Amino acid sequence: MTLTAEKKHDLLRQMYTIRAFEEMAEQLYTMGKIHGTMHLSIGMEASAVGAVAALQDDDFILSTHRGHGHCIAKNADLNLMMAEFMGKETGYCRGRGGSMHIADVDGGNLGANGVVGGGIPIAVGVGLSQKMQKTGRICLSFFGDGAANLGPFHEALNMAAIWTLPVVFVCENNQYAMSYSAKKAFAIDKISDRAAAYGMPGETVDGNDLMAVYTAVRRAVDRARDGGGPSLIESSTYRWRGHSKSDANRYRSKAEIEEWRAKDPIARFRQQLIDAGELDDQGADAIMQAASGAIDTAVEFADSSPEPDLATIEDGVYA
Ligand SMILES: Cc1ncc(C[n+]2csc(CCOP(=O)(O)OP(=O)(O)O)c2C)c(N)n1
Repeated sequence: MTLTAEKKHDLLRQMYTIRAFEEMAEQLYTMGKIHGTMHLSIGMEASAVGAVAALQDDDFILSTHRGHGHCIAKNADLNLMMAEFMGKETGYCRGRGGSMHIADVDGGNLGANGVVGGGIPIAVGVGLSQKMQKTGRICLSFFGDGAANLGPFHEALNMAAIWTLPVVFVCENNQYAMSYSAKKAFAIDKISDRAAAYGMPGETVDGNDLMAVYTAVRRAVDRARDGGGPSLIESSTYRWRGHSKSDANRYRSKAEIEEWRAKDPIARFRQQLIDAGELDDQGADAIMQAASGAIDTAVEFADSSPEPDLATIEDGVYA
């Protein structure tokens, strides 16, 4: 379960990349280069990167409307991702999907989903197909605290459990579903306690501690791969930004946001590596600069990519 220093450097790079990607996306949105809305996961980077680090490259993930971090953790091509954001023909979904609907099937990312909780039952189908085909692959399903209060969550967990499917459910509890606090939406302290109702292991971890997320998800992944069936991991974290670009952020205090900003998962992991003698400040700065350089390259690629041809507007429309 231990990770090499080299792998940890790569995980730090991924976290810096997610932060730089989303800060850039925010700027491009303000400049009018990205349309619609988008949901940023700034502050939640350890949850995405720690969880995906527990998978093998050929395992699958299903993501959510707040999925930029998941895509990058699954090693998405940043150029194609940025082009998708800007609605360009070269994007992952030819500019049709935008921020909320990126899929990279070859990379094992079976798709982000704008329907809250929509990916959870799909993960059961993926898990069933992997079990029937005996591929040994795992499907990891990301969803939010709000999604854990929807019917499909309960149905999916029950089916995954009775069929002993190789699925890991990762609930990213960022404390709010839009403006509604998880404290008010749940009569239990830990969402992971719900696992007991379906006969699977459940665990709540500090979602801002990359190694804690990795260790818990890795345990669940190993169990699933060994035929032990699904698990539910609650990754407790926080989004620094509003729910989406149209959120005035009036339902929580500045003090609360500041308290969580002080728990920055990137600074924390960086310091852990430095304290362990696995990296120094100079090396960490170089990793951060390489990450932001890759984002600049992605913007250049997307900027110089063509818009989709209007004549192709109905391509991919099936109903
Ligand atoms: C089925 C469904 N209901 C409502 C919405 C509107 N909606 C979009 S995001 C959101 C909140 C989701 O909260 P959560 O699952 O905690 O994820 P988070 O936004 O915190 O990442 C809602 C209600 C939707 N997209 N789909």
